[in-house]
Parts: sequence; C-alpha cells; structure tokens
Amino acid sequence: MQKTLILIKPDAIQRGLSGEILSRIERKGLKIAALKMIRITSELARKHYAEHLEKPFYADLEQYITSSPAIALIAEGPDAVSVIRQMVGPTNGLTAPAGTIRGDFSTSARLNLIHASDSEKSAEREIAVFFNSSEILDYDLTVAKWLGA
Ligand code: FUP
Repeated sequence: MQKTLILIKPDAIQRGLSGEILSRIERKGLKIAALKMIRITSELARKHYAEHLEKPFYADLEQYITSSPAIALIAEGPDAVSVIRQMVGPTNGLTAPAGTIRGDFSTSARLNLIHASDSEKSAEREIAVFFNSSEILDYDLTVAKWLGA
C-alpha cells in the first residue's frame, strides 16, 4: 500500500469541481486517509514547491496557490502514487488526454486543478509538509475485499 499527497487547488474549489475530483478518487477504490480544507500560505507554498522556487513561473504559481482555499488530502491504495498521477494527467490541461482530470476540466498549464505527488519519496516529503501524524487516520475500508487489493 502507498500513500500519496493530493491538493485540490483553488481553481477547482472556485469552479465547484472539488466534489467531482474527490468522487473520482473514491470511485477508483482509493482510501482517503486524511483530508482538510486550508488556505495555503506563502511559507507552505515555498516548502511544497521547493524544487520550483528558482523557476521563472514560481511567483505566479505562488500567487495562484495562495489566492483562495485548497483541500489537502492523502489517498492510500496499491500503487497509489502512479494510479493518481495517471488519473490527474500531464501538467498542461490543454494537451492532457481526455479521461484525465486535467484533460477533462482544465485548459491551462498553471490553473490545472490538482496536485499529486510524483514519486513515493515526494509523497513522503509532501505528506509531512501538510499533515502531522495525528491527522492521518488508520482504518479499514469495509469494501476492501471487493476492490481486489
Ligand atoms: P505537475 O507534477 O504536473 O503538477 O507539474 P510540475 O511539478 O512540473 O509543476 C508544478 C506546478 O507548477 C504545475 F502544476 C503548474 C505550475 N507550472 C506553471 O505554472 N508553469 C509551467 O510552465 C510549469 C508548471
């Protein structure tokens, strides 16, 4: 089982797409291990996007991600990191394939609705940026035997 960090970004909440996105994650059969609505601060953005701090697009990225509330959650399941990345699609919504979250609902490389960790190592780091251990819930999904995991 893997855990992965997901952000439902400000544009998704403003556009009323948070339910659609959460629903896709649930219907896939992944378990929500933690979830909270937050206003991402500049400090949190800089921690989360540490690898992008020097990029030319960072200032606009920080302005966007801090501009309105977001939802942070942890999804758990077999190969959760790559499963969610496939559901999210490539960075640019304009070219992301139909059937992915970005491909179905975004036309932008920045306002692309959702973040999902790109590796197990990133997931571990990003989970610690947004959650402390008491916020991560350990429980069984009672339908697990019907998910084939
Ligand atoms: P992804 O892993 O697909 O979320 O994309 P990256 O980690 O490469 O980039 C993180 C975020 O930076 C993207 F979600 C959106 C933003 N970004 C831009 O605003 N402009 C760019 O040219 C590339 C990324």
